[in-house]
Amino acid sequence: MQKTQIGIIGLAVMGRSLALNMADHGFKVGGYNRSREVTDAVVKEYPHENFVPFYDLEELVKSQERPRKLLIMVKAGKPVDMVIEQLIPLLEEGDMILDGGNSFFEDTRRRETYLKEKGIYYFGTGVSGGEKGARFGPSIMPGGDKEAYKHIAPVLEAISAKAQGEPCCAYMGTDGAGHYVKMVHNGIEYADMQLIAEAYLLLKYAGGFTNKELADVFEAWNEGELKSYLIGITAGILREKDDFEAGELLDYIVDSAGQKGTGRWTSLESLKQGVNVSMITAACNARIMSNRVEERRAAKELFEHPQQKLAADKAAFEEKVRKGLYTAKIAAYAQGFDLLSHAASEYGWDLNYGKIASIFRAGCIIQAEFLDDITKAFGKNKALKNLMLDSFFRDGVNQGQESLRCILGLGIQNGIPVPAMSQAIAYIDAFRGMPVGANLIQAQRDCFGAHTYERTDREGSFHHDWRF
Ligand code: NBP
Repeated sequence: MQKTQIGIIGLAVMGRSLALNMADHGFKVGGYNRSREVTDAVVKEYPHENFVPFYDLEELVKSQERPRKLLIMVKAGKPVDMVIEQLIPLLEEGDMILDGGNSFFEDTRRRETYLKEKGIYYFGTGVSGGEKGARFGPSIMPGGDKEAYKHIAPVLEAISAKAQGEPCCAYMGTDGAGHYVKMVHNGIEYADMQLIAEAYLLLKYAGGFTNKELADVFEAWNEGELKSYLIGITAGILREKDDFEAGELLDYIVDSAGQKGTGRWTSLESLKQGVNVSMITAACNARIMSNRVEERRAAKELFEHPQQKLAADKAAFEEKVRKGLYTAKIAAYAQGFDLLSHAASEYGWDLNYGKIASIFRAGCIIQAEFLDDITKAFGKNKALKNLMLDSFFRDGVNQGQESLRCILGLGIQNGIPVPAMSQAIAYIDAFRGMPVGANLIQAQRDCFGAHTYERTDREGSFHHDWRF
């Protein structure tokens, strides 16, 4: 039998889709799943000449050409460690294990070190784009040994999405770099989605737009600087009719959204790194608040609600929301890339930010025109400290901040929760050098704890004998 070129362990939605994608691209793929009925279902429902089913892990490993390449696509966490332990006695020096799930980057760092001692290469590989992406072209973020990457690059680059003909897959860095970039990608996705949800609320409740009008607005926005996958699907969602009742499906969906944890990881990690990703945190908190369905329902009866105050000019308001959304989006990406740059120093990764933005251009949820501008910004200045300092994005903020302030004002007067947009303007204001009140904080700390303070007019640390 012809040797298999890659083995996939775990044939649920993602593993199966990646296996078929690889098979389509001419790679001989061996597939194994812990429960054999899952493997049987793949063979029955998606027969493919390049896909070979295995019901025994050892047989799959034996079928592989050297160096062996085994892609783990099982539930993140303990199952990954369990599969690794099963593989170790079957592998030889120079073989490779890839983890394509949403593993926490610290787990990836630990596993990489552990397997390196055994002569096995380990690649934490971020895969974005869900089932459809995995099947027809995801964005792929591999991290691991740079030299060994050449063995897996042909497969990963072949199956990845293509943006302007270029593969949306690139080597990210050593050990956990790939999974870290994937984590921050997901964090940015949280912020992006929350900002769009807030634009929807503002247009609906402060602009008086109907679903049909909203769909037209998002469709028009998708022709300009906001052009992106998420804006495009939002237009479609707003038009979608309900199967059971009159009107649009969106109006029958419960106002409560779940989360799997990658946004929360990004937020927790940012606190560890001392980086402000307030918009990602706001997006996580918005989902947490949305889950308090019963409490919110009960509280609705207990509090007074502001009188609705509609925007005077609908068309002008729509343009302000568009500009405000774009400005807030710049701030969200500035925060995400700032976290990446701090992580690069902390973990010793040589991250290529322009390349990272370029591999997000297709295959993944945050794909957008805007990413080309991020690539250009880092192309002009590899050491750019904050995206908002690039002249293109600085102009964007300057041109849009007034609109953002205006829509936030009306939103807050109407009692519309706009946490991510509020964090965007707070971030922009603090970033552009406005006083943030830290002089008073220093004074308070020195007053109650003799923590000392620094002065504007002379060097050194001072303690004041507070006289009251
Ligand atoms: P799931 O995350 O739902 O995991 C199911 C797979 O894990 C099945 O193949 C299952 O085998 C296997 N598994 C488990 Br659970 N415990 C195992 C163990 N101890 N040993 C061996 N296999 C075990 O699958 P998925 O939705 O395809 O996602 C796979 C990975 O990709 C996850 O890390 C996920 O977070 C990530 N991801 C998912 C998406 C998405 O859109 N779904 C997108 C991007 C990334 P069984 O059949 O025997 O139970």
